Amino acid sequence: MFTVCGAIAQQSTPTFLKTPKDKIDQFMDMRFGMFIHFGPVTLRGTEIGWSRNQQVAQDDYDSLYKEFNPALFNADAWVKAAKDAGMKYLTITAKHHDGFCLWPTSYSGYNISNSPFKRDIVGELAKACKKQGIVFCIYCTVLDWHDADYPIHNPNDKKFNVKGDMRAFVNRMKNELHELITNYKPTMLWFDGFWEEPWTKEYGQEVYQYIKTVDPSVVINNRLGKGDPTKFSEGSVGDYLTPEQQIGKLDMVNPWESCITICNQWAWKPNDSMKSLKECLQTLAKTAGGNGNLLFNVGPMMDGRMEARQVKRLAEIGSWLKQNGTAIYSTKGGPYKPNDSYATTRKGNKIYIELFKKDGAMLTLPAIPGIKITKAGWLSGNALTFTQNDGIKINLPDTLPDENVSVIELDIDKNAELIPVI
Ligand code: H79
Repeated sequence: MFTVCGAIAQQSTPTFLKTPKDKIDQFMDMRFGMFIHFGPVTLRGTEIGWSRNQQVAQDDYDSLYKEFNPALFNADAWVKAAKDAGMKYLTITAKHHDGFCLWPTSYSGYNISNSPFKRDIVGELAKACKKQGIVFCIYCTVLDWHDADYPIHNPNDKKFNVKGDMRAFVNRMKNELHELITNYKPTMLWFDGFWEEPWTKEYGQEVYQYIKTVDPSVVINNRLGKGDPTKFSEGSVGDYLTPEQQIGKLDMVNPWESCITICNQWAWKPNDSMKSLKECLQTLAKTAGGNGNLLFNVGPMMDGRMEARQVKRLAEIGSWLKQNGTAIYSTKGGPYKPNDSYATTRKGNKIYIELFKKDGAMLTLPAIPGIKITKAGWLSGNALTFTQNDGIKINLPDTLPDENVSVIELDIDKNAELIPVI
């Protein structure tokens, strides 16, 4: 930094490798993906992220893998469920906070090859995704309560009262990531667990740079760094923001992806309450309307199948997307901020209004300065009459064409993507 010779200065100032923008743009264009939380904890039906040492005693939890045998697991069936939902990508929890690896890693014995099931769940999913044209992605947390080198061994241990070796732990994590990237070629890596004290921004930067040397094109979420996952900040490392169990705010600058569960729990829970189709579709519309992606989570059962009612709900979402996907995929959010009545998306000279309910005979929208609507109609076909002298007023029929989310298409005389947010 303080050298006088330019050549040396260049050498000593390391360039921070970043994911190419076109890779992040391609990732954001997909808009809708499936999150899958799976592991031995399904034998107890409690949460994968925080039941070890809580609802399930540590010894019991750590022995579950010895009887983990999801004999009805069929990677093609999971990927088909995602595809039928209109999802474009899939993210599997290769390793969650409990430390169990769903792939036969050479760096820890606590992995699927030592369970009665033996088969490589991550590998089979990667292959099925490739076959069915779904983009494959991997979740991997930066904390591991099971690893002796990680200084914390349960979610309530804030005292660092167990010896650990973070250098050894981070080196092993890098080896595991090398295995995951080279064997399974994930398009995106979804990190988690950044909030625990042993993890630092510096480790995050080191691992980010390491991944870029293995495969520069991998998209990386922002939970490899520290700080609020819904904002880029001083501690940030990663390509996009990750609001959890909430829809992100409209943001035309910073890419984001909301992760939200189809039921309440991330991992399978018997008789968990499931979101209605209306709630699922409005969540997707508000996410796209805010210019973000939705990573929608399903937790398969201990026998390896997804619940039939969840697969059915996913197919219902897919059938809506078959009709209305033009208004979601590869669009930008806005120009209006999503609200309880509608969300909006845009592409080229079109604005799409995802309408949730009727608040009167007309849909009234604030004027968009400098633009003229040339045509309005349902995306499904029929024209709609409108006025645009004093704000935009679109006349609605007595009954909306879709009881959950009906889509209106507006043709305008300018590029809708250039309209500032209203
Ligand atoms: O894998 C799922 C959960 O098991 C895992 N994250 C999702 C994707 C998770 N593990 N622990 N937690 C969630 C609870 C931690 C919550 C908090 Fe936070 C961490 C509160 C504040 C920091 C998550 C990140 C919620 C807001 C920001």
